[in-house]
Amino acid sequence: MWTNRRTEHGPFDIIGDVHGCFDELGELMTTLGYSIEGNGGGHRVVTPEGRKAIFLGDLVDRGPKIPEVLKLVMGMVEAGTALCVPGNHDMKLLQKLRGKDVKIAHGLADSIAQLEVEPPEFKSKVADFLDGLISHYVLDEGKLVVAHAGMKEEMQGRGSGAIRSFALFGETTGETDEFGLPVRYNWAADYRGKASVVYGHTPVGEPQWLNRTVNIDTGCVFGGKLTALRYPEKEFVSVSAHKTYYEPAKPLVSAQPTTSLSQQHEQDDVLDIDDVIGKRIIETRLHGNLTVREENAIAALEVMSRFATNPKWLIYLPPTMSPSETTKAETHGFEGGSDRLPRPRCSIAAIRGRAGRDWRLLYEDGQEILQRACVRARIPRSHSGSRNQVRFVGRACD
Ligand SMILES: [Mn+2]
Repeated sequence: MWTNRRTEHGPFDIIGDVHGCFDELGELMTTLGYSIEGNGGGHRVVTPEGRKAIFLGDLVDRGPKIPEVLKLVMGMVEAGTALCVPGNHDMKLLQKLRGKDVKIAHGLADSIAQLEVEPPEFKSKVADFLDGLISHYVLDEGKLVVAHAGMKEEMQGRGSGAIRSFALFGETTGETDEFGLPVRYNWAADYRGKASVVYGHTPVGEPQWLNRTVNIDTGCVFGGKLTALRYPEKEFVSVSAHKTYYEPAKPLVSAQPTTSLSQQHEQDDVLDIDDVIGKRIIETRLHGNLTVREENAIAALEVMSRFATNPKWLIYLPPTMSPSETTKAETHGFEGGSDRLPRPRCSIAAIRGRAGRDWRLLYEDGQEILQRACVRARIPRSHSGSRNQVRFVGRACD
């Protein structure tokens, strides 16, 4: 398959939607250690030792220096120092360059106007370049996937019209939001794949990992930032936009109430039933694959839902530990109806130890009780000043 670049291990500098922001791109690449010489006719880019750039598409439209960006990226791809996947804007421009009748909207007019003054040979070179772009790449032994709008696990490394369409546009739910924009299906929330998927397409205020996926389009052309992800370092490097080149249809940072929790933490607070029911095969480091039969999973879930934390955070449950008796209380909330909950209630206090993974269960009066389970937990940033005091009040003991 054309998408297969498993033998390329990087290191990579993966760059989000550029949209003609050449000056910011130059700045970002300089920060990343690239040096760019010359302009106009061509750029000579010297890459830092062994590294390779990956462009996530949407090089064109809306921004001020679209031909410059194309020249730089095309030159690097030709020289073998960069890979590039196509974005929906690039494909729309390609259709236009091929003489198709396309609607001139969403900044395409900027690309047309700026390419107008370029020689015809350049325009046909651009068209050939865009035509040759592969929907997505699977890199580093399958550990890294890059695509403009993302890539579901079952589509990775394969090719079809549907896969190409997902790579360019993602999926929409068929609804539109209050800004008249299509509501996008949040594939990343359902992603359970092993490969890290790095993508762009929908501008976000800050890049955030969610289930091994990350959107690094931080809306430079809309006055945000141009962001790169260094891989395998998984380090974000951004430069601010010099100005707002194009007014966004909706504000960059969503108007939803902001919490101190990361996207991942927020999602992890809710258990997805599909992750725990049915026959499960769990890969373990020490015991190979373990199969959990469906009936056992149901029984375990029943117990866990009453007495434990999200199973996702349980890394070890001692086999001799029997669950405490089921409460007769009709309400299962922590507070309401608590008279009939098993007592005394306790909290789990975090004791920092080996790799932060030592946990002990403490009664609220501080008395230590049997260690019942090891849990792995993320400490919310807001608590970082008092890590040892973070407590998860539960009713796991009696
Ligand atoms: Mn896009």
